[in-house]
Formats: sequence, structure tokens, C-alpha cells
Amino acid sequence: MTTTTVQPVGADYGTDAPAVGGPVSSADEFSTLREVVVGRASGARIPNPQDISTWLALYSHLDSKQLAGIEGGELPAYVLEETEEDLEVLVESLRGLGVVVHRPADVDHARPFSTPHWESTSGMYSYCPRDLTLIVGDTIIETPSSVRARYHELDGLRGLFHRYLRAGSRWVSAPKPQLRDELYEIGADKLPALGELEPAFEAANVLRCGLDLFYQVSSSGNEFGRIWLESLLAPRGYRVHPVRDVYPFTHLDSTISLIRPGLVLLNPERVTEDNIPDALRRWDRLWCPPMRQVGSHATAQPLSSPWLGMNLLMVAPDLAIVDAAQHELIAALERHGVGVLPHTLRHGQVLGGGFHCVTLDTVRDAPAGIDYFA
Ligand code: DAV
Repeated sequence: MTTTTVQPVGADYGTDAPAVGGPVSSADEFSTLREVVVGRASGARIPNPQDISTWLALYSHLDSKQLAGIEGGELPAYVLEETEEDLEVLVESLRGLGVVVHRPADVDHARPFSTPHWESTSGMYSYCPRDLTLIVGDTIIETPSSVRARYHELDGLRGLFHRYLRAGSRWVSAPKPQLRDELYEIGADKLPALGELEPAFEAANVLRCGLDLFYQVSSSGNEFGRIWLESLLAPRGYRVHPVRDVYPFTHLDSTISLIRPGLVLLNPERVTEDNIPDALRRWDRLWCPPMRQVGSHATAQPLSSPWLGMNLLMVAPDLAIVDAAQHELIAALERHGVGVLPHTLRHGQVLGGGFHCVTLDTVRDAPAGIDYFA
């Protein structure tokens, strides 16, 4: 039997953690960044691929035979070490810009857990704080991920959220999903799909633009999830726009990137004149140039496609943090008056997260309630 040292949750929100400057206040993807969470690689692991929810979230393009060849468990130590180095460089760069940087507390993702309906052999990681928490104005929203292994992932951010709550934020959680087997469907193609038994979605299915939010319906977000989000936000004056038939797999943030009011970066393999969200039709469109494939091959099945190169973090409407290898994208942004700070995540695709994924902006300059489409 192994013994595990249990870190009190939020333990590193002690004396050396930076103070929060006030409540969370972030309503868009581009106004000047003031406070941000940057994820951690340590302890990252691939959850059991044989769990239907893992198959759906990470490998739904593989058939059950191919899936049998995937190994779960710890990622190679050098992948985690090099990723920690890359994240540290990102943290220093953000601090150099005057941004307050928070990090998740250490969580032991190797511990198994269960509910009355299933057992998970482990958690997953704290690498992508974007994925499960949606910040809308002064409100922290915990989203109902369909991935069982991620059920307790936000433990690493609870200490920080306590601080934000005390500073005047609101903090809500979507109805805790049961994630019973019946939620997951096997389609005619014999591949898994997300059903509609209960609301399920991840925060990274959503992009925020003041009063307007774009919600991608895909294998990581169902229609019922959109209905729940709308029930929370519509009474506060927000509009939740469904983005359907654009990308069937996971999140929205390597398909559409909001650069600044009036300028959107679009993935030309997924977005077309027909399926572009109506609200964005009046904006200037920057069609993303082809991606350069330079990432590591540390695992046979990386968790994202090469389009992760357009998964950028805006630190101000005229400044983006972009994968240094994407020369053509960088040049295109510069032609549109957007400066670029090139950065590298050597194992971004392996771990399934670029600069938008590995961050969670908790404070940006622009107030909530702006109508960018008026
Ligand atoms: O294109 O593989 C990656 C999105 C990560 N948040 C893709 C989606």
C-alpha cells in the first residue's frame, strides 16, 4: 500500500502567494490583463483511456481497437520538467508586464476516487486552468466537465477562489453532473459522443466578449449545458450564442480567437462563410495561416491538433502571446497592428494546451456589460 502525503488544499496560498487585488473582473478575451492563473505541469497524467469519458474527451477520433493501444498514467518526467520550465518563462514574462500571476496549489492527481456511479483510477492535471472555470465579470463559474477524471481538478484553485470570494467575487458551480454511463453514447460510427442526459460542458467551450458569449456545441459541451449557462446569464443581460457544426471535438479556442473588438482570428479548416457565428460577420476576419508542426512526439497520441498554434493569449488588444514557431501567424497579426511576444510550450500538443488553455485571466481592464456588437 502506498501512503500519500495530503497537502491541505490551497496550502500554497500562504504567505508567499500573491494577494488578489480585488474580486475577479474579466468579461472578454482581449482587454488589458491584470491578474491571471498559469497552470502547472507537475503531476500531470493521462487518465484511464478505457473510461468512456476519457475516450470521449481525449481520443474520440480513435476506434476501440486503436484505443486499446493507448497507455494511461504518468507522463514522462522530462515532458513535465520541460513544461514546468516553459511555464516558468511564461510566468516571468507576464510578471515583467506587470501582471499578477497566481498558480494552482499542488494537487496529487494520482489519487483514485469514486462516486456511487463510477470509479476513476486517477485525476488528470492542473495544466489547463482555462478548461473548467469560466470567469464572467465578477463571477467565478465552475463548469460541469463530462470527464470523470477531472471531477476534483479545481481543488488546486479553491484557495485562490476563497480569496476572490472574500474580496467580493461571486462564485457558483453548475449542477454537479452524475456522469453515469448513460450520458455517453456510441454513434453509428462506433465512436463515443456526448449525450443530453444532463448539462455538461467545459469552460473552454466558451469565448467571452462583453455581453456576448460564444458557446461551442461539441463533444465537450452539450446543448443542455448551453441551456444551463443561459439560465444563469440571460437574466443578467448576457447573450449566449450557440456555435454549432464548426468543430465536433473539444474546445473552441483553437478554432476562433477574439483578438480585439472588431478583429477575429479564424481556423480556415473549421470555420466557413456558412457556419461563422452571425455576431462575428461584421468583424474583420483574419484567416489563420497554415500551422507549423514543430511540437514534441513524446506520446503517440497528442491531446491536441496542430491548430493549437492559434491558441493564443491576448495580454492587451494590441499584444498577443503566440507560439514562437508560428512565423506566418505572427507576421499576419503584426500586419494587423498586433504586437507579439513569442513563447514556447515544447509539449503543448502532447498535453493538450497552448497559451490560452494554460492560463485563466481573472482580472482584465474592461468592465463587464460592454456591447461589442452594437
Ligand atoms: O484543435 O486540437 C485544442 C483545444 C485545446 N483547448 C484542437 C483543440
